[in-house]
Amino acid sequence: MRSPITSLPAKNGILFGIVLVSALLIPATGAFAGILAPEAGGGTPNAEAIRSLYLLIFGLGCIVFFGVGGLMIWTIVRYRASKGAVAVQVHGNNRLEVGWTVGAALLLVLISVVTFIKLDQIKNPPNSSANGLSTPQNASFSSGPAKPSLPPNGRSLNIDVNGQQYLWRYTYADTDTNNLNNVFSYEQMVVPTNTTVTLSIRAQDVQHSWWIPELGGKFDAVPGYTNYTWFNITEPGVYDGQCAELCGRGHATMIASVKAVSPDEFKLWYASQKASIVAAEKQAATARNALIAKDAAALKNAPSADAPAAAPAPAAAVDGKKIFVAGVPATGALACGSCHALADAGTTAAVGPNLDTTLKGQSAAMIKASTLYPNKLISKGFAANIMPANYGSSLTKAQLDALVKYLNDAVNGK
Ligand code: HEC
Ligand SMILES: [Cu+2]
Repeated sequence: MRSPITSLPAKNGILFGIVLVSALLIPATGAFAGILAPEAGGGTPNAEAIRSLYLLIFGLGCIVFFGVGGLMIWTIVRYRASKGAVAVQVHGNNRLEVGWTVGAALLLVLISVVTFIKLDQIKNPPNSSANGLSTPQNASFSSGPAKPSLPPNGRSLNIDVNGQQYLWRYTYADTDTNNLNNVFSYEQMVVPTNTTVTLSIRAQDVQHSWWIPELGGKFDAVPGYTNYTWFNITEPGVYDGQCAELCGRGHATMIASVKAVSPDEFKLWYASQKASIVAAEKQAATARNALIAKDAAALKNAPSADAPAAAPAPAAAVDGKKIFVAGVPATGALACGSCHALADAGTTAAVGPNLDTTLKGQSAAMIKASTLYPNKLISKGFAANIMPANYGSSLTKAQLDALVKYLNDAVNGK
């Protein structure tokens, strides 16, 4: 006899279980939308084909299950015998055995044929309708060996779907090859109806999975690899989905949705999206320039002690004209221009000869010799020992060469 003490908690346990399961199921009805068959919506043919193929196989499975199970139960009941009865020994029935072998084979043939027919609708996108939109396929939205399936006429609206912890970014292909100026959006993808939209699915960081149940199956988003899928929605509406690959702490919040609007509405959305991106970029550029200017000003005004040690100035090319006009005070090389007139340097002094006239036709070697040894050859009308004879030591070789080259160029042309 069962004691009331043990039977009571057992009954309560069953009751508790029923209440718990129902409580869990009530808020989750949405999550069970696809529990019997895959969802399909918006009129996209790939999802429809997946669903109808699934239903056909499921239906055949039910017929087999209930047929075989029912026959078995009927047989058990119909031919039951009392205890101790001796069973009739039956060996083989050719008709029956051939029948169920051929029947099963025919079922499999039927399923394969229908699958291959449906596979075409699932894998290969159709052309957009007459009022649908399209952009030329932008080849830059791909990586890895897989190739996208394109509509027969090759034209579709291509969108790059990029999974990132924890959101989806959609970049709309356009006609130029610069991907930095493309229209993009996050979380909600807006698409035109009656248009074949091809998706290049990628991931930024870890693996994610693109899944909008009503628009077809799941597609893995893998870093460094591109997966492709497509849809062609005929009914405007919002189709919700969710990242279907556990990708980290924020996985549950990584939702996605596709909003299908008429092609004209889509064009409006696209234009306004582009305009606000351009405006935001301008604003960012202005802010960036202001920061750069502020930084530069701060650096300029910074006390030198705070400034990073100045790197040694790169050996600047020696400026012959500068030496002519200003000399090299540090080494006591007097400025040539303080005694000589030279049109190119703008000097007019007349202590020494006007170099524009006296150097005309002279070779660089002679100019150099006259500069180094002014007293060897005294110019007519001028006195010796006025021009300094120290240029051989007060100018470096490079300075002297630059100076001579400058004079030769200035007077005798380049
Ligand atoms: C303090 C004045 C003075 C300075 C500075 C001076 N010179 Fe002279 N320079 C003269 C005088 C005076 C003469 C003419 C007498 C002579 O030939 O020594 C002369 C002559 C020359 C001549 C010869 C001109 C000819 O008729 O062929 C050259 C070339 C020359 N100077 C180049 C230079 C150059 C280059 C420098 C600078 C590196 C320079 N001088 C600096 C005063 C000066
Ligand atoms: Cu994810």
